[in-house]
Amino acid sequence: AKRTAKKPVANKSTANAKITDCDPCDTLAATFERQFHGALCRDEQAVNDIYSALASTVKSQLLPQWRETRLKDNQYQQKQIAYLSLEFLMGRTLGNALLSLDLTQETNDALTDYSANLETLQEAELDAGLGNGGLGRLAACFLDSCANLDLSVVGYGIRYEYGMFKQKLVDGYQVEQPDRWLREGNPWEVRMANHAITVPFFGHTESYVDPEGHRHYVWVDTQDVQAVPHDMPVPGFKNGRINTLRLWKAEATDDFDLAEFNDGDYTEAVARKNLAEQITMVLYPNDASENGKELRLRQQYFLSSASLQDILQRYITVFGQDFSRFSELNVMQLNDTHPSIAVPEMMRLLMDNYGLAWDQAWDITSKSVAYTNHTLLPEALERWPVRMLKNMLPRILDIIYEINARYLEEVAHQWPGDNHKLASMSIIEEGPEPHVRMAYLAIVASFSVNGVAGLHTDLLKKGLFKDFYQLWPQKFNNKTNGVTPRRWLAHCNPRLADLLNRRLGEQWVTDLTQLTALNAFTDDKAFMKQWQQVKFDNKVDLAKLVLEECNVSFDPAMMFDVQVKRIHEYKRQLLNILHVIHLYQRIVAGDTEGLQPRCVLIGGKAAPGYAMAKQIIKLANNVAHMVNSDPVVTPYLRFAFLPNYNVSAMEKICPGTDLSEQISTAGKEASGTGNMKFMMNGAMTIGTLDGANIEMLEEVGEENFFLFGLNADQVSQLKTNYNPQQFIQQSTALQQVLTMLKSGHFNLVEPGIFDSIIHAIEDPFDQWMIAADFEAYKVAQDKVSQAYADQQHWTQMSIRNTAASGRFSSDNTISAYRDEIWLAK
Ligand code: B1N
Repeated sequence: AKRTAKKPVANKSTANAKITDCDPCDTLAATFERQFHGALCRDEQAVNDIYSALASTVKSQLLPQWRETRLKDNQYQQKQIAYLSLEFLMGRTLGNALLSLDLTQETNDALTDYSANLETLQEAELDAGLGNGGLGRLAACFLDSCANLDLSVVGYGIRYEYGMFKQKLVDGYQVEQPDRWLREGNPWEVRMANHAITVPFFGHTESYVDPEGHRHYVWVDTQDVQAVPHDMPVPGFKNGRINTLRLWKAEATDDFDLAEFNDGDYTEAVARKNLAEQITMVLYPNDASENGKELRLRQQYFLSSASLQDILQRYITVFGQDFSRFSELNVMQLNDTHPSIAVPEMMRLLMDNYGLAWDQAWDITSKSVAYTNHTLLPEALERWPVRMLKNMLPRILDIIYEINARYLEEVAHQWPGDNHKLASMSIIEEGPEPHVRMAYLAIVASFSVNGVAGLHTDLLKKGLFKDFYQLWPQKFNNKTNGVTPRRWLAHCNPRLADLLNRRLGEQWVTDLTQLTALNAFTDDKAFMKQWQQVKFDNKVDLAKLVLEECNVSFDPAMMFDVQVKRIHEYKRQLLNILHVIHLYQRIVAGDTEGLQPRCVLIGGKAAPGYAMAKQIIKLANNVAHMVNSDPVVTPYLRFAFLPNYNVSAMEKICPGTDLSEQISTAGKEASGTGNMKFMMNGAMTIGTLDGANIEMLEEVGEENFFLFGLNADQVSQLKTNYNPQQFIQQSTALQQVLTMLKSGHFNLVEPGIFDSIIHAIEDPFDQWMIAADFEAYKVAQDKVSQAYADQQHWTQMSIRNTAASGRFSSDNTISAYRDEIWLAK
């Protein structure tokens, strides 16, 4: 909704004494007025313009602290951490910046004479959607916690012109639209053209022998691309530190253009410019599955090379080319294997650019690189064709071969005469089309390999990386994920934050374990009433969103049952939909005894090439249509699919949720992080023994968690002779649901469209075991209904969930990275 601003009135009385190294009359209000009038020269303006002026104002307020942090860190007073990631799902910046810099009140004051309030302005900001899902959002939460813990950490990523696509629904089907998030400029970024870096591609390797008989290698005839840093601020919570997220933009090099121009090939030169700039054009929209495209490898090398060169240059500024202290003062943490090409790149830079011998270079590299694994799913394990590397990164391939040859000697020593081990553990996967196994490359070169939840790390050690665990047990460790309580409680749930502040003080924001004190209030009637009121008001807000986005009316008096996450078969949105159909059948049949009225919400994006995931979205929409248009049903059940689920949507969803659905097939969800956001905001969880659910259950106790289903061992046991029919025969409810699905009840005018889904459930090769877990899920959902009927008890359980969520603050996770991997501070 566009609003116009009234003529603003200058207010010089709100002088900000905190910004001492600025012109003293640069109050937030004064700067804002100047930005709005002077810079934009408009009086009557839309919300977007007021937002831009406000964002520029807040940025200018944080510049002095940002510069100070950088100057201090450039002196290398503490260990320098680089977090390398192809994804940073930052969401919006304004609200979080105001919270961290403690400027919310001052901003509200400055806005009194404008027609748009702060909330409206925050809504005008586009999400920085530079990630797919959990992995990218984890990187964003980690940066927040690093700044909060006063750690010197730089996030290195890619400044995609197009972030995660926008999801629209047309006839219930997902349609993707490009996300040009930089359309109106990005007021938060600072372009650092003077720190640009050159990244080589293609060409070939030559070698020569120096007078002392040492062989040297040079990578020549390369096609170079410029990497230009665009820095985003990452403010710590009221602690004066402002870290940096450095996002690289690809640009054509000037001399490259010139050379072509001199050849008289002007148009070719311009076309090549496009080729270079394509590298940072778009985020690959696949979550937990591979992106085996050449352009993706170019992105990975571009990020890795630019970041490492940047890190080395900063080191050299202080220590010169004496690299003896490098590994003691630096860690590069790899967010999955996506930036693992950094391993051979580090070797190349140290050897070819700085003249180190192999052993020295390897010592430094292998003592400064650490690797985090985020998935066991085979389809997400990266492998790059040798042929592709040979063409694009010839020098890098040489180095990978050499790393492999030396490492395989160690394997041969550990397992003498075992050729099978050599082949199965080799970084190179042989075959008609040989591939480089990026996870193996990362493990071989890293001093630390971690999984993201207890079960996940155990499965890595027992399964996927078993041989490596045997070879180097000391490398392996667990770091259970976490989420930042600033964004995921203080910012997104101001009502609950207020209540907590009044009862516990404000310390919980930086020490979430203090929430355990809430357990003392589970019999405090007045407190419980306030707790219920907060949840109710948040549900009113969420209902508004659902009405606007889905045109479905959610009643805050009903239970809000929510599953939001990427659409993937292993996450089993289908199981949830089947249960909705079951409830629908019960209601239509008049069997409403003991049923709790509920509103079910599902949201999430499907990878554009993932046909089954897209069918699941269509099924959800068709079922929703039948449910919501039957007046017999709606008093008991309403169902909506929320389009374009993203970070900002979650900020409204998790505060208003009663029941959180975490129902993946056990052993498949590495950790999950949405589960933690819901728990913090007082939702109950219905979930399987998977990922971090297990640790959540451990913290809150079984009596405050709706557990169901096969565990990971049972799933892998059953896999060998799974017979879905056996489970279908044992569940009348599932039989009825399948019968109705097959009858075409939900697709009368679209015959056959759900056949593939029905087949998948009845397929003995259904890895996700929907049929096997259905009955247990239904029983658990019945218990949820019973429990919700006792509002008093439900409220106690809700409080206990928030109280037990302290362990899942990313501050806690990052403290463990700091103490056990980075050995910093
Ligand atoms: O990483 C999250 C975990 O909480 C989730 O359980 C896990 O599924 C997620 C290739 C991935 N694993 N792998 C990816 C993303 C993009 C891509 O191109 C793989 N995402 C996860 C944080 O640990």
